[in-house]
Amino acid sequence: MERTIIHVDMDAFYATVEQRDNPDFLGKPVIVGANPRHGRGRGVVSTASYEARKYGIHSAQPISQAYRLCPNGIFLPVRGKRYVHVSRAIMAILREYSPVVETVSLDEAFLDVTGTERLFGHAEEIGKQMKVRIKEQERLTASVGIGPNKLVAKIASDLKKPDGFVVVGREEVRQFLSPLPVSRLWGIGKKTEEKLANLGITTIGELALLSKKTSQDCFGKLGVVLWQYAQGIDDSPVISSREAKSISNELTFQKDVTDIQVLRETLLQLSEKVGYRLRSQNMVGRTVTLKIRWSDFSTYIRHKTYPKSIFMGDTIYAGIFALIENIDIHQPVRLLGVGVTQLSRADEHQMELFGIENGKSQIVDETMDRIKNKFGEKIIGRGLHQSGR
Ligand code: TTP
Ligand code: MG
Repeated sequence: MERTIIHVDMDAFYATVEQRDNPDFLGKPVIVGANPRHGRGRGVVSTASYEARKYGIHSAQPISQAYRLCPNGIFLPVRGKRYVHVSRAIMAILREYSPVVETVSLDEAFLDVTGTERLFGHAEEIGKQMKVRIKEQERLTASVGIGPNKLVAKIASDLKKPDGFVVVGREEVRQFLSPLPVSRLWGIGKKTEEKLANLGITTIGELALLSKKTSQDCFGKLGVVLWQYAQGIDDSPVISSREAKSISNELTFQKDVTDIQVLRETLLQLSEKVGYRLRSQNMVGRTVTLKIRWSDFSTYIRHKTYPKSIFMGDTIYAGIFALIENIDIHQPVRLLGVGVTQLSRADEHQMELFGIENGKSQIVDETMDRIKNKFGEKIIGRGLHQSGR
């Protein structure tokens, strides 16, 4: 079926919220991520305003490096609760335009507007209206991409940031994707990018010229997916976040892994991502799920149910950790997955705890300490990773 998908992504989200709340910061380099409790040297940049990006500052960069690049920048702590609040207001605006809104993170959502055209006018008009509403009501700018599927809509929204608006018609998909670097596609990390470069492939157009079989021979199952993406094919549905039954994240290793330390670190990262996505969607869960796919493709799934609702990456990881401890790693691991089920909406009390700086419960801290004691500071010392990706 022909679909029309809109992707919305707020511009420099945490930083623009700070600029809006403190007009003195408007037009200046604002860097969010400084942790006043830890002094200047520790932690990473959550995000930087577009003014700060001119200095080479970006998300996930050590904050110490950002200080060196822009000593006169405005360095601010993360105000998690504030962004959750603003995010809710933005998502409420989006829900006025379609019942099918999938929130991917605090500042990002997909809308399936197939069939709503008759009510609202064309998708293009909907996209424009949404931008205006967000600007007028929240005084923030969003970048919007429109396409026949999620992949194309997402790439489109990112292309003309900030304040971008890119519409890709059904007939224009190939032409649109062709000149873009392969790294724009989902599933292409640094390693795959390098492998493709060795084959002389740097653009999506070049990748699209590979036969499906060659792509599969080079990259296995991933090759088939990449081949489809390169053709602009993506059938994944927009799943209304209100109907989500589980929130999960999984990772297939480039090469099968036996090293327990690597497995634990990966599980920690996956747990943090799942925790972040839960919080972004104002959800809590009760059961954690560990999924392991072995090198022979057999799959192993184990669950652990908590007496209380959970939503922090550390707590999720504590459950996953207990599960993996009891598993005999008898063959190399191909894929790891972490999920949370038995979901419900977070209540106000739980929302209080979403405040990222001040919200760690005692249990979480104790768990972190136990893990740190057992495996050293490094495994968990990066702090709460706030990216949903
Ligand atoms: P993004 O949408 O990736 O980034 P952004 O909104 O700051 O900038 P833009 O979309 O214009 O490129 O992420 C949304 C928010 O998530 C971001 O404002 C801060 C947070 N975040 C982190 O805390 N750590 C990260 O590594 C990333 C990528 C984002
Ligand atoms: Mg954004």
